[in-house]
Amino acid sequence: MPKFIEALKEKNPNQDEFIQAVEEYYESVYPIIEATPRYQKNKILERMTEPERVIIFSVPWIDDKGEIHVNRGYRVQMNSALGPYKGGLRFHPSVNLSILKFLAFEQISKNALTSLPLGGGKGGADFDPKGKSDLEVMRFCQSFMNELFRHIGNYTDIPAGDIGVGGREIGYLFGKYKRIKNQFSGVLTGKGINWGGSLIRPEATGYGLIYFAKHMLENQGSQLKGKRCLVSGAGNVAQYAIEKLIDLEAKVISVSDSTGFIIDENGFTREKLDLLMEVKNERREGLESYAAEFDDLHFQAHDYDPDASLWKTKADCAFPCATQNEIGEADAKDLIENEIRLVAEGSNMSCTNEAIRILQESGVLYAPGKAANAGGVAVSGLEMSQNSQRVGWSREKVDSELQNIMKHIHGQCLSYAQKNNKPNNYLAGANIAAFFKVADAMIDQGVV
Ligand code: NDP
Ligand code: 2IT
Repeated sequence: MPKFIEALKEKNPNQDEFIQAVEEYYESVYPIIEATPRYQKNKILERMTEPERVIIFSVPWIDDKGEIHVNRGYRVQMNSALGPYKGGLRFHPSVNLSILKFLAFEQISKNALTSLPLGGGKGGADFDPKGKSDLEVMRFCQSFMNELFRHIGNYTDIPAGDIGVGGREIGYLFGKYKRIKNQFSGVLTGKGINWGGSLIRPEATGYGLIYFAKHMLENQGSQLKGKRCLVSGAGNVAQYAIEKLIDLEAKVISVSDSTGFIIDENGFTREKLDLLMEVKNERREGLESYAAEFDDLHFQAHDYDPDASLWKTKADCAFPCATQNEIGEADAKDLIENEIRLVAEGSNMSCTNEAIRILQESGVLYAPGKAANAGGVAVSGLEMSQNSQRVGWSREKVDSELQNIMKHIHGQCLSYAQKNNKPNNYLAGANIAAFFKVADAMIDQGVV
């Protein structure tokens, strides 16, 4: 094991996800660091993997029955070489320091790839919004912001959404920040469209993912039209990935959530997607309720047969859009057996490092989340620009900027992969392209 990773493990015990993310990055960038004395001398990797600041705080709140609960809140301010800290907030019972550090670490590279002036951060809480009333969620968000407000600001740190944090939560968080600071500012992104949000922000991650995949296929002389596509997840990213795939005449044959999955051999239609959005976003129910509306759809609960998996289905392209490590070694082998051609990550770190290796060795086109799902934070960056200028751009303008950014990220991945003798290795290309930007900025700014 490389000395650097050994030391990292020692310094960060029990942070498996964080170590996983750094190991994946290290493999791409260590040849460059070894060949470049100033990156070694400046201890770039050591500094990049130590968060500039971590805030951990208690979030007490009262449920509708009057009972008191306490959750743990976090903000990991990872790196500000390129701009103020930027990254989402995740509310999920699994949230811990390791998960937020991996997300914040990946966010550094992702934000660098957008070419916008954004540093990297992430935060959240081990709070489960599931089954809570709107009032409970509001009280939780207000308590969370009662502490977080001290550490953020439109020139300091600009949080946004992630798993469990959508428009509703951003609204409550913004309202509380505005009241405490007596300031209406662009301190959060993903805001409502009539109070400072950007058009296309809700769609941006899913649309951007599919724009990216379209370039990957076009670069091989192929296209999305007619391709059988697997999508996992049923939240924000999955929904708009499905929408864009339908637009481009691909056939979407799966969807999943934390309760189970559905294989739909007839393919998603706009009408089905509308219903999925109603079930997930308005009724806030599980996929079983969605399947119940159709005679030909079968809902497969995860706990019914733990060996069943949507990745066992024959398809051309796979778009994991639920959570980290949702594609492991066995899943990668299943995908390859079924002749998958492309895997593009909507979720952050969808694939384990072993799964990535297996996919790449089999010649599958693989794109990491830090490149393929950067459309969300990119439009967050555009939301910040609109807020600063006190203007609101049209859908067409934002969508066209998003398309340009995704095309540019795709181009950077390919060219840095090529320059480093790893043709079509989007992971190496993304890591190396981002490394140069962040490392050089850190050196320019001195040891601070
Ligand atoms: P949502 O909360 O809207 O949706 C998440 C979906 O994934 C839900 O369907 C959820 O199931 C499912 N899910 C979450 N955790 C698990 C789990 N442990 N096991 C099984 N299923 C799970 O989040 P988003 O769509 O925003 O985020 C999805 C992924 O995309 C995350 O990895 C996030 O980091 C990443 N991402 C998000 C961006 C954004 O702009 N929102 C930007 C870039 C990346 P259920 O419905 O049952 O809760
Ligand atoms: O993982 C991500 O890039 C996000 N959750 C979006 C971050 C943002 O600031 O819009």
